[in-house]
Amino acid sequence: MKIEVYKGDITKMETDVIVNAANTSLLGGGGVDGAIHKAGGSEVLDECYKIRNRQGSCKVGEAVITNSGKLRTKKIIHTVGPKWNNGKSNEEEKLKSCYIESLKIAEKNELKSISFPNISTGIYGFPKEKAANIAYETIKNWKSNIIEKVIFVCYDKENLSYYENLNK
Ligand code: AR6
Repeated sequence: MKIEVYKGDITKMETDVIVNAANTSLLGGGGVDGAIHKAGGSEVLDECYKIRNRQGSCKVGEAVITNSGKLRTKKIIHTVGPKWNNGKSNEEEKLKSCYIESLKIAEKNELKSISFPNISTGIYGFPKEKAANIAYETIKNWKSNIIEKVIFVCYDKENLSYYENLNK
C-alpha cells in the first residue's frame, strides 16, 4: 500500500472511502465528525440511525460503513477512537483497532483508496505523537491485495509534522 500525507479537510478527499472519527452514538458531534456530517448531509445520518437501530451503538475500536451522501468519496467508514485516559484504559490497543477494523471494512467492500483523519487526537485528547506512531506503524504493517493507497489527512500543523517525519 502506498502511504501519503496530506494537509487539509478530509471532506474534500476523493479516495474511494474516508474514515470518520465518530463517537459511540454514531449520530454526529464536533470536530471531523461534525464536518463530515455537515458536508455529507442527511443521507449519511439516516444510514447511521439505521445501523444504530440494527446493532445499537458502535463500540470503541470498532467501525461501521455508510453511504457518503453529498461527498465525493464513495463511502464513509465511521470508527470510534478511545478517549485518552493517561494510558490507563488500553487506549493504544483501542486506537490501533480503529485503523485495523477500518482497513478490514474497506477490503470487504473492495475499496482501493482510503483517507484517515488523526483519530482521537482532537476532542478525545490522545497525545498526537503517540497516536501518529501507532497509526503509521499499523498501516505500514498491513498487507493488502485490495487497498492500494492510504492517505493520512492532517488538519493541524503538529500532526502534519509527525506524519511527514514518519513518511520520509
Ligand atoms: N478534516 C480532517 N481532520 C479534521 C477535520 C477535518 N475537516 N476537523 C478536525 N480534524 P476530533 P476525536 C482533525 O476532535 O479526537 C467528535 O465530537 C483534528 O485536528 O474530530 O477522535 C466526535 O463525535 C484532530 O487532529 O476527533 C466524538 O465525540 C482529528 O481530526 C469526538 O469528537 C480528530 O479530532 C471524537 O474525538
